[in-house]
Amino acid sequence: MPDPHEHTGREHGRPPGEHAPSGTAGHAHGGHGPVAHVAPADWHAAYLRALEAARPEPGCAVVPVELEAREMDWEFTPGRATRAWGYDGRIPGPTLEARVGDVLEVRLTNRLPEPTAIHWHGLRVPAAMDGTEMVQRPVEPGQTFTYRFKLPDAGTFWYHPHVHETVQLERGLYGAIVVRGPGEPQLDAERVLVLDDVQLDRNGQIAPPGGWREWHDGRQGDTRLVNGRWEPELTIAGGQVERWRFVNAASARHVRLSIGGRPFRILGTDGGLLESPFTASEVLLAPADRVDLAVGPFHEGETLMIEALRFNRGSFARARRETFATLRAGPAAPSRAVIPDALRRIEPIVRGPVQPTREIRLGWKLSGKHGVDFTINRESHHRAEPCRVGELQVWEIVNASPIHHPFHLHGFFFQVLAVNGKPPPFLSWEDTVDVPARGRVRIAWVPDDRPGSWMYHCHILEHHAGGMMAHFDVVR
Ligand SMILES: [Cu+2]
Repeated sequence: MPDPHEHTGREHGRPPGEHAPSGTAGHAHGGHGPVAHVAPADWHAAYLRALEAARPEPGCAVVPVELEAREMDWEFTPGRATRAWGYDGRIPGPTLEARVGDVLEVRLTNRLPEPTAIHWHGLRVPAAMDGTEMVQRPVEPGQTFTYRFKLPDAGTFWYHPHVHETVQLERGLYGAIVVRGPGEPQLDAERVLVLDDVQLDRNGQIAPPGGWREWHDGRQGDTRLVNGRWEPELTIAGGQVERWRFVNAASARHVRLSIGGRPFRILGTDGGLLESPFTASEVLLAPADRVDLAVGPFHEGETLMIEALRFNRGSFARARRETFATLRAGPAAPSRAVIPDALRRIEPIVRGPVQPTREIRLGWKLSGKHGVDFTINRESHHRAEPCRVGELQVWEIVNASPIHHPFHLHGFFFQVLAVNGKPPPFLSWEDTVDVPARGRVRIAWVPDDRPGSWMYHCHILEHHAGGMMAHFDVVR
């Protein structure tokens, strides 16, 4: 069988005779061949330039973080130890907190039995710090690698490997990032809730990946987790209003989030605050999506279910309403929460009618190996046209398949212009958007001056691995 990626590797300046790091690209791309995507030979020079260029804004700081990726025992369910992988022995890994203008400096030590790397999901970092196989060599077991970059935006982001993701994320390698800006709304308390699911076997161990059905659907585990624990019980003081930052870290699960069916206020999404709070009683979190909510107030003694409402994403697995956690309202406490009507100003990128500059077709084709391969513009692991810094991008993302795909653009925020022809209910900055089955989404974005190699892909990890991804250059 011809290797569809052979030419891609050469295009990227892989010197003759140089092989992809063993056990990396092949894993990450579901056994499509030994070579998929490899950083160019001069990647290290670009990395060192970015490392050197990262300086905090005046009055801001360098925030140093040590992260160790390692295997450990973790109790997803009470009293049952599961061999898992985590950052610093925790699932999720530590929440990284900093302010806009700070520099985050993360020293990653790899104690896993295989190579890894970290992608900073949603952060507008230089290309060389994006953590993908296009911009760096994976960090080998026993090695340490330093990421250093400035934080330009406030919001809820997350970090996870960009190597062998179907296994590394499933086992627990992910964590949240909170970047605070000036003038954020002041609520009574704040918490981060990272949603995930895991598939445990009869012995309580993470089931090995496999099967054409899982390949098609993506892995949707039947043990639902909030912050690494199975269906926990949470408490909130009666009468108080909290800011809850949600991250959907699941491999393939869309979470149509409900908190007891009660209204909440959406404060922000992937790329930070909305212009004003938006009241809703449910919100869809596709894989990799984030949302910031103002939750409460509730009466003392109330019990509410935090759940995913039934959502048919086109998978073979049947859609069901499922619990993530129980929320109990404890003794009442005074509230000092202030949520202004105006959170910030977002300038629309596009006003009035506009023609797409690119069509992105999400599809699949039959494959002998997995039953199905996933494609972008009919090609697995698509090589897409470059984008020029400062030039308006209007992308029409067309889903030619009967399953929803969460589309993720690395390194840049976009605005959603339309979903199936209709404008969204509010203006926002996003890096991930759900593209409905047989539907289409139009987005607009403008590349700022961060040239280099970037990606867009479906964030169902099996689909990404199976080829529903494209890499492209931003050029000056
Ligand atoms: Cu997909």
